[in-house]
Amino acid sequence: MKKLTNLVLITGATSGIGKASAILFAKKGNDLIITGRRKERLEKLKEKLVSKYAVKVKPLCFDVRNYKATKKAIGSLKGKWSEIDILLNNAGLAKGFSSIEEGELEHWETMIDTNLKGLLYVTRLVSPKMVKAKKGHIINICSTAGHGVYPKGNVYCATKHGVEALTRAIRIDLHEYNIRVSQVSPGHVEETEFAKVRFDGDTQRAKIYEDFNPLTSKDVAQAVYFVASQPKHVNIQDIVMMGTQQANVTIINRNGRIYDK
Ligand code: NDP
Ligand code: 8X3
Repeated sequence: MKKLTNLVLITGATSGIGKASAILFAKKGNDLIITGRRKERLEKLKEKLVSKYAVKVKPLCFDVRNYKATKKAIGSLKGKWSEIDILLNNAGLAKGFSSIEEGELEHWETMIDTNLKGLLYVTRLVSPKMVKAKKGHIINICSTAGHGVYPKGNVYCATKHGVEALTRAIRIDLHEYNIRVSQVSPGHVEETEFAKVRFDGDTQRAKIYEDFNPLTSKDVAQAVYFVASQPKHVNIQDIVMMGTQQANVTIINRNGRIYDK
């Protein structure tokens, strides 16, 4: 098989930031492994990227919370498909919005299992080949919730603070193998299913972007691509980014979507 071009594995490519990143990396000529639990969406995205950008795309359907399934999926990558240049650890979610004394254990476990353990499982399975090759780039999608906390954000914020600690710790472990470890930390991002997932499909509660302009998934994809496309001696450690109407994790100018006008 012909050499793959700067192979990027993206977790959570079926929607939002992961999908927007897949589209941008494909547009720039990168070959891709796209992952997520929704097989149909992966197949549809593959079709689109292959026909529009003439790149090679392999869909892998698995749940990052399940180590056995994750190991099987990553283990199925043979030859050039196993030589991943960039790992984008994006799969993640928030579940619920409750003060700690009312939090649902199932929500907490889902967030911890996905945002932390899932990221760790994928990294554990992909990084050995990068170490052997003495090259690679791991980019984690953190959040402003990994830098600050907000009311009722408790466990989601804790998982993202964990991602922030892991980005720094993994960089210490891997820098001597020339592996770059970076993260992108966005504030609110629309064109995603984040709010819908957080509020269990309650579309009314999920309307959290109507009175201000947040970032879009494409804005975040641009930042991810910027991180990934620096010269090899440059490692962007973190990009913290928010929409202009958002000042920090709690302060947002909700006086209307001024940039839509
Ligand atoms: P989306 O809900 O649109 O995308 C989440 C992606 O993660 C989906 O592709 C989903 O795929 C995948 N995913 C979720 N759980 C699992 C799982 N158990 N196994 C495999 N894949 C999984 O939301 P976003 O694009 O917003 O979220 C992407 C990342 O960005 C997350 O880490 C989130 O925390 C972070 N983030 C989001 C912000 C926002 O405001 N939207 C702001 C800051 C950070 P599938 O369901 O098919 O498995
Ligand atoms: C998503 C942004 O502020 O909803 O990470 O936690 S926030």
